[in-house]
Amino acid sequence: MTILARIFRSSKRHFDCQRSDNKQIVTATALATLLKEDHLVVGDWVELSPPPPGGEEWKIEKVVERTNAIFRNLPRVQKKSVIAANVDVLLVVTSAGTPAYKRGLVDRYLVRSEYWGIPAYVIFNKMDLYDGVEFDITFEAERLKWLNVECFEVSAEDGKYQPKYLVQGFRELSDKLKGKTAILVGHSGVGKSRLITELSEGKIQLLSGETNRANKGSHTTTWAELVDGEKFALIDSPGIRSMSLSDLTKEELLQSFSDVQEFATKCKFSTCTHDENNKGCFFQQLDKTKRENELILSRLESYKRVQEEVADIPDWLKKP
Ligand SMILES: Nc1nc2c(ncn2[C@@H]2O[C@H](COP(=O)(O)OP(=O)(O)OP(=O)(O)O)[C@@H](O)[C@H]2O)c(=O)[nH]1
Ligand SMILES: [Mg+2]
Ligand SMILES: [Zn+2]
Repeated sequence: MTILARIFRSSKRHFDCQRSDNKQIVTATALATLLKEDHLVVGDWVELSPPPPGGEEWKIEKVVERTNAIFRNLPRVQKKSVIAANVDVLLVVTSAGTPAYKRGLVDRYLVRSEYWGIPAYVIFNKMDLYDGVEFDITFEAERLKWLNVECFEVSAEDGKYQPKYLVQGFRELSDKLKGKTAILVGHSGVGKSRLITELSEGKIQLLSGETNRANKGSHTTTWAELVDGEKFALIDSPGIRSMSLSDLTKEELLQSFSDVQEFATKCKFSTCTHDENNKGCFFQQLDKTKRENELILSRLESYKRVQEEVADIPDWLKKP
């Protein structure tokens, strides 16, 4: 007889799994065949066989087929590294303090969200520090609305913080996550771990790093971990500096930028590269002082940035 469980933490050989029958955490090892290839990751559902009489070691017998997998692309070592599985929502966490808000990274995660088939929410965190100088949250929110992406204005340092610029805040976020598994992603220091503590109403204490220079990275998250928030399951993940998209084909990229693609049909030439000297380019003719046009151009800029990256797919990434 086996018991269904979910992997909460994983190391090379040992896995902390939560039994679905009694919610207890047990440590298990896995059959060697399961450790090959796409090794077991946080979020995987597994079937466990209990320890033999007198023993303590549970064994993972089988992995339930994943509904999806979150991965990082590691071009330098030519590998994809799976971080987590079976995720319902991608929480793209950004900061209104330090580190600075990076629109480019948000857009990259939105491309991934589309590619993985997992909806994304954008979280504007550290809003207690927002001064309106570094970026304009209202503009960013309009831009996200245009992309059909929900966003939330919060402060992980203060659960009572009320949104001032956006409609949705902490309470709405917490409601939306009910019954779901969410993974928090974003730069190091944006407050992913702190946000999990706050969302769990303090029941889960994760170590947070200091963002000041002297202590930089002292409690930075180094591996993905799933925590039981009772109402929702949350996966903390290590901060990343950039999100490589070099495994995408041009067609896949275009799917994520269908808005840009649609506007591009208005350019005079189908070969238009939308640069300043392109004659009859729809984008170049736009009145840049208009808010909506500013928005369109910001999408073009994002598109152009990632487009260069996906031009040549290396052999190791080509689909069979
Ligand atoms: N003022 C303020 N500080 C915050 C807020 N959220 C997090 N912090 C602080 O920012 C620092 C970094 O927070 P973490 O939760 O460790 O950030 P992280 O995203 O988990 O970072 P990595 O684990 O390195 O990826 C900590 O000192 C937090 O206390 C916030 O809303 N407002
Ligand atoms: Mg962390
Ligand atoms: Zn053009």
